[in-house]
Amino acid sequence: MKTLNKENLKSLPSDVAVPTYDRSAVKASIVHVGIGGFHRAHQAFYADQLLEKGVARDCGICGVGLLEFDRKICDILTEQDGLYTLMTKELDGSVNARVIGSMVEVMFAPDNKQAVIEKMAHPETKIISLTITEGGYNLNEATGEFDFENESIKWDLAHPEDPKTIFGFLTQALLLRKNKGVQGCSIQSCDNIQGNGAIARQMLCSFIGEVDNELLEWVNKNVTFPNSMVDRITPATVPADIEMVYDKFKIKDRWPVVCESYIQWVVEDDFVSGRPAYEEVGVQFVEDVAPYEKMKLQLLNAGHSVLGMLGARHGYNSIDEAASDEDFSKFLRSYMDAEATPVLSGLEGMDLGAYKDSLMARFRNKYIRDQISRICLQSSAKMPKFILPTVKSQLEGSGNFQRAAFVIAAWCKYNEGADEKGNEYEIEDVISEELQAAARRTQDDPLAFLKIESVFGDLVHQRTFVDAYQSALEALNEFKIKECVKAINTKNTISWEK
Ligand code: CS2
Repeated sequence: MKTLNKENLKSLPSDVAVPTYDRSAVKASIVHVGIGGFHRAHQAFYADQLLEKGVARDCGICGVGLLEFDRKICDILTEQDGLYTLMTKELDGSVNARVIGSMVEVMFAPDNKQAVIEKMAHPETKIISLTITEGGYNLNEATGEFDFENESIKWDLAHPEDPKTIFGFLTQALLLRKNKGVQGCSIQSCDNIQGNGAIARQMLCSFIGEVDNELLEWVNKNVTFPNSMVDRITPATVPADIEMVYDKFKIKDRWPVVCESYIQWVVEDDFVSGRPAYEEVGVQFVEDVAPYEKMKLQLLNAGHSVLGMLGARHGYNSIDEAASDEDFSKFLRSYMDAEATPVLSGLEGMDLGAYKDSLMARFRNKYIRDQISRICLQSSAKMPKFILPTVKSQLEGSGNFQRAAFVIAAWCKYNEGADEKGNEYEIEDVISEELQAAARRTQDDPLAFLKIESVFGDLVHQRTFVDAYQSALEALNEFKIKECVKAINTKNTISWEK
């Protein structure tokens, strides 16, 4: 049995692929913040492929954990010399294992603030990429602007040399680059947000504008924020995955990653100081990423949220269970076809039918066992990006949002903290208290949940949506979710007689 580290790399069992390139010669031109499963299954995988193919030697990654929460992953990856096993699962259940070698440095920011700032400002760093979650951009959905009321942001404004948030770190790093005459760099968001680069720019520039106008001018001239659409379903690692790596591949890896074999990255080619030749390993570079982002967010991510909320209420634990349930899958397909697809645009030439079929197959992959709990966490940041844009467009168009309204009502019920069989679960959300309190208040005020402005903006004033939402909530209060879904599937509407 081998502990995973650089010494043992050459003596691992032969059914596990390992980096054959010289890791000690790899330069890290990318500093990546947020080294959870998704980054390690996606960008780090692409960089590893480039290194393995010998296309580049400078596309190594310095992985940074920004939050106290990241201490464990940073400790483990440091102990394992940045190495981890990626287990890719096909639709037929076959598994490919590869040790990924592209993360050549690991840093835990809370204990090494200055070192992280200097690394980001280093002339060899060309790209600072981010997976900081949808909520990490500090956007207030009600105002569409940067949220200066956030306590950590207030701290960073008052203590610029001792940052806690990504905005404080980036500001210090860019200031150092400017003061030292180092060239600009690209800040590349890899989160599931429409116009993720543009949002990263808008949020960071709002913060910088508050502290240093000269720096803001420098950033406008020297930093680019390419937009991109990222895709690979990566469930949270569970103890059974660690055991599997141990039993099947005889590797002691404390934090492997499991993902599907499907992978996609569509990127806007706007890198001010150059970029790795990712196109050599299948990344698509396009002029306008927006249509791809919309398609993915409004169909895949929204699809996850639909199955997640319906499945959670019913008492399913994984997405494949919910997607294999005929009633739920019919509901989802109709949501995609009748509500989301009509408001997508700019996708001429794209076979959306085939894309939706492939999504349904991916959701049903029972070997992935993606957790419903993972999908439902932080929904206050996800719903405004995945479901509400469809509702907003439908409100301006033909008004087909019955199923979306039902999903929002199911989310309200989800915040009661137990499924309809009475099994309790945790609500993991930065505003969980507010969500739960509002869900409780619906007994007296049916619209209490919809009144959460930071999530729904002014949706509560949209009469037609409110009617659909209220019918959905009444139905969910009265009947089991399967009965409601069956009724919607046949009648195509939420309104029914009690
Ligand atoms: C999921 C995503 O977080 C979510 O709700 O929809 O993590 C999804 O699995 C990825 O975006 C797939 O590319």
